[in-house]
Amino acid sequence: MEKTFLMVKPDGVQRNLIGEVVKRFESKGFKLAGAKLMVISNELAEKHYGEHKERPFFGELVDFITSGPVFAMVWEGENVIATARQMMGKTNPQEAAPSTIRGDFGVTVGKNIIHGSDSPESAEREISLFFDESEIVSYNKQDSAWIY
Ligand code: DAT
Ligand code: MG
Repeated sequence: MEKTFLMVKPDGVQRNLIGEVVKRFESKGFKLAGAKLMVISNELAEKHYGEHKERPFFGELVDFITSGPVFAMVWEGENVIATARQMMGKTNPQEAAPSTIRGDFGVTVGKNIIHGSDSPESAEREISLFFDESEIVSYNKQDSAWIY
């Protein structure tokens, strides 16, 4: 089954939105496969956001994502990568539709609550950047027969 990397950013943690974010993916029918509260090092932040290294906001982005704890997660389910991106909403919360996480809780692009992998390649890369194999849990859930 497909897996994606999702993360409640420091603003979401400070604003008490961990539960709200987890609730949305749980209620949708996705399965939590790993989760931890952690502070991202500068080195990990620069690797994670490597594709944005040349952008003018890169320094700010690294400072922000390392500024406090994040809640890192691995979620599993059919088409979870693309569906999670839809549930997050557009990068800029001012363009994100209502009922999306960024549309409901964000105001500015710099503090947009949540990160989610944007492709199978980035999901694989980000999961292995943030999680050791031993931290990914494989288990059966009884509700899957009522979802699939
Ligand atoms: P996403 O997080 O939707 O995948 P992205 O990969 O293009 O968006 O950018 C990563 C993060 O960088 C984004 O969540 C917020 C920040 N960011 C993007 N564009 C920005 C901009 N123009 N100014 C400031 N921060 C920006
Ligand atoms: Mg991105």
